[in-house]
Amino acid sequence: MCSTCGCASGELRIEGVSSEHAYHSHEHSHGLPFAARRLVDIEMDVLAKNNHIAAHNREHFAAAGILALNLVSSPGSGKTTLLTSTLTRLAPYFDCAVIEGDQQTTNDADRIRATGVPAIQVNTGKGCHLDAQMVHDALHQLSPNNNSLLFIENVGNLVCPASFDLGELHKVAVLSVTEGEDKPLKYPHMFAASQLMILNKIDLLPYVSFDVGICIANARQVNPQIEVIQLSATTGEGMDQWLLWLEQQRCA
Ligand SMILES: Nc1nc2c(ncn2[C@@H]2O[C@H](COP(=O)(O)OP(=O)(O)O)[C@@H](O)[C@H]2O)c(=O)[nH]1
Ligand SMILES: [Mg+2]
Repeated sequence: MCSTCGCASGELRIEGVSSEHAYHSHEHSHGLPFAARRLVDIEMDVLAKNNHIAAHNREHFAAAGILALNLVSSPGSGKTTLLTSTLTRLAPYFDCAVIEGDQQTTNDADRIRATGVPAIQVNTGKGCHLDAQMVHDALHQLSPNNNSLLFIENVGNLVCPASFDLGELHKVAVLSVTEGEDKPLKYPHMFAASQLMILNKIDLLPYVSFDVGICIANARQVNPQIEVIQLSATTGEGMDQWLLWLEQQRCA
């Protein structure tokens, strides 16, 4: 259980060789011990407070006409590469800004700034996700222009960022073809919370064992409405579809 961020939900199952021995945590019959109940209360407080600040961020984005997107994925799926590739194409025409989340280093903000787009790096230390307060504080420093596109690159983690609303219009899940087509089933909350799944690194498809059709079916099993774009952030294949999707969100 991740007690830092409240990602536990009382659904713990530990399965052994025989399903008869499956263990699951439960709140019925003998209830939770006091310490566990207190932990759940604290976690609910954390999420309620986060939701309150996220609503404030969302009001600000709406008032300023800012389109805010929250990019979520495991580490290394290509979020920063996708962003630099996107910004190189978009920044001549639209105001863009980026909030970068990582546990340590300013590497990603440096990569974004190299494209000429303003970026703020948030280092979460031991934290496994960005929260709405971090985004709120970063916004005060970044001051994105009205009617701009704001990309938030979350900490690489397919679990906890699913629970934390940042005030974004949509979460965009980036999955690369080197990660395996079963990830939407293993980490369903993230794909259920996302409007769009970007399947990145399709240039590597000839070299890896990855079934695109199965991956998309898995994603739609947890989220029948999820949109899917296949692209390669490095070769540029499929980027037009992503740029079109961004334009549609701006117009909507
Ligand atoms: N072949 C290939 N490599 C990619 C692609 N996108 C990203 N990468 C590589 O994947 C690695 C991780 O990328 P990065 O953008 O730092 O991932 P992040 O941790 O999600 O931000 C880097 O070595 C990138 O060059 C792609 O479309 N194709
Ligand atoms: Mg990155």
